[in-house]
Amino acid sequence: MMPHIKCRNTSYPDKLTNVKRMEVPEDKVKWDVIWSSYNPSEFTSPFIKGKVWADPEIGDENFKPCWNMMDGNINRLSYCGYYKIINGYPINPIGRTGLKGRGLLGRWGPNHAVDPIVTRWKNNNESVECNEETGKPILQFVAIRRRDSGEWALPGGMVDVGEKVSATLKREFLEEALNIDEKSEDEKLELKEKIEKIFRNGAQVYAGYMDDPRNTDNAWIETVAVHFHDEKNEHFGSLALNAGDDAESVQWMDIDKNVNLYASHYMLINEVVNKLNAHW
Ligand code: RP5
Ligand code: MG
Ligand code: MG
Repeated sequence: MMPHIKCRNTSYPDKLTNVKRMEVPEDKVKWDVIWSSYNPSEFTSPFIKGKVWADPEIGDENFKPCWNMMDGNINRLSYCGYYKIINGYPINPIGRTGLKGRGLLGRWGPNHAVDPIVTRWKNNNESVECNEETGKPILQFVAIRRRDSGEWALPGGMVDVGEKVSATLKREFLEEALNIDEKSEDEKLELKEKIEKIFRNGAQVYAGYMDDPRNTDNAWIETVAVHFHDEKNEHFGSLALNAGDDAESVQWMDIDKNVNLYASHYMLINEVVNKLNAHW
């Protein structure tokens, strides 16, 4: 079960405003717990208004969203199942967040993202390094440092309208971990070919709600996390990591249970650790 912690009892992560969430205690998260004085403030960032990737306001006469289904090319389905619509507003399926509106998120309801989890074994003089205490091999993953919060994270991003999840995984990795936008045309082709090969055999490890600090009562992130593992470091060794787009740095990060990551990326990393029986 995905936690619901980082989108609760915090200031809203918007640099330009000082939006506070109403405090929501653990026992009042669920909507079916009656809380008649629940009256959070409403915030939709002016930054997203009018953006091509963002919805118009609820009530706008040109906005006729089809909730809980594919709305043309826009995916308004939730991995959590059917979500409620109250007074025209979609309701966060996990519970209260202490803030109405859609904050920094473009879509009302689910905002679909992907997270590529790219891993290899930590290598020390040609052999895999094991942790002294657990005796288990140490796994590394490609981590980026987010420009918005400064936290380390998976190099994930939003699925564009009409885009396939498999394409978003490659595009976000190319943008954030390999800085493809700043490369020459020849380099772009070469990088795309390499990623095409590496990302051929992925294993989905999660599809569902993401405990993102930007979530609100009416808008939230859902992600599909796909694992790409290079057992013998045959492919990734030749990839020069280079941060780009919304990443300010990138690195192969050693994994253990103390990894401190954005949103609930910790849980996604834990999934692949269990799968490969790696050190934690
Ligand atoms: C997280 O935000 C997702 O898991 C994904 O990593 C990311 C998508 O948002 P942007 O990186 O595009 O801001 O919730
Ligand atoms: Mg991105
Ligand atoms: Mg991103």
